[in-house]
Amino acid sequence: MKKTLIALAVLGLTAGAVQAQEVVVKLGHVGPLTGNIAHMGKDNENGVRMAIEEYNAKGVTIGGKKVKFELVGEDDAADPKTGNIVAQRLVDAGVKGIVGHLNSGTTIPASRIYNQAGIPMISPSATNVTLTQQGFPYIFRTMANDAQQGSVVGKFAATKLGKKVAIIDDRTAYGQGLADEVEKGVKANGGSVTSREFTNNQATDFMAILTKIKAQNPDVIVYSGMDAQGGPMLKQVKQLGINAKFVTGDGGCTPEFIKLAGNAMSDKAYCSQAGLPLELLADKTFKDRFKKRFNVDIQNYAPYAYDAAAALIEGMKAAGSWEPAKYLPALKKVHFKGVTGEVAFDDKGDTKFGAITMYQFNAGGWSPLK
Ligand code: ABU
Repeated sequence: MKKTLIALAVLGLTAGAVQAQEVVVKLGHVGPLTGNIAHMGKDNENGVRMAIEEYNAKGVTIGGKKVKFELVGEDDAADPKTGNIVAQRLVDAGVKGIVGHLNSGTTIPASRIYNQAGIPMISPSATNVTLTQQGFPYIFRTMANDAQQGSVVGKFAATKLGKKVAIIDDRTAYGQGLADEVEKGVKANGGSVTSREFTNNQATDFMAILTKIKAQNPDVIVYSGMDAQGGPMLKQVKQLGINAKFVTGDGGCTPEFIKLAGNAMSDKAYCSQAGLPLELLADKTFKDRFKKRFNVDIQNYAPYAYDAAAALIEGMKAAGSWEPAKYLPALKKVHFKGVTGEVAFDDKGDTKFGAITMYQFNAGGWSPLK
């Protein structure tokens, strides 16, 4: 220690000056932190926070410089207009990469802003197919898309649950896009769609839609939207005495859905997720580490948010630079073992290793089906 201090004194440096050589690199996260799906936005943000904390704790050197990552968080309230405003704010704040947004309806318009600014954006949860079909080189995602998810859900509904399927969506980019893919999947597997109904992502009363659906006596109701509507909707399905099985997509595949649906939950409730069950993630300790750090259970996409942040950092490390234009080519080529499994992107920015899992309600929770 004494020798080190003498050496620093000889060089004319103080310990503080040495610390000052550490470069702070800002990473953005954006999602809904207020409103009826704030629990999901916080889930994603915590995934990013955990990645940053763990990389900082291990220590990262990029291009010979010690780097400390700093999280800059923004709330888009799941609203596309707010999404664009906070996207510009993140660009102006000088972030070097962004994880988000959560919703396809906010991510797709904001992706244009990031792409024009030349800042990589990786969504851990926006599944609408369009996101990565815009020809934007700076845009990526870490989970499977709704073409993959819709085809699995449609096939599952028509081949395992019953041929007559009613579909409801929330008219968001995600809800409507997934519903379209489910419809294709149902029809491709010999099923028929008895009706397409819609609501919105602030609704709480679904009685009129469900009464109409009840008269058609479907075997299955598929709800394509978020848990804030899906949970109460299933409650109202029970109240109306509808006998159909109920399937919701990844926006409803959460512990929160179960809480909201309450005593309407039964083995007739199913959900899909654009990812692997937590028990099958490459990092078997992630679930418990997350709970220990934040004292809450994972909702759904926190591990994919962790890996999105990790991909940005791994791209910077490989390029030896945190400057977006310099590390973008390396980000396109990353291939590493993340907490979810292998992480790499195809030429459009979609994950190369997407998985879809179907779950059934069982013993108080969503239980993966083989
Ligand atoms: N993928 C489910 C919820 C997020 C979205 O795509 O809007």
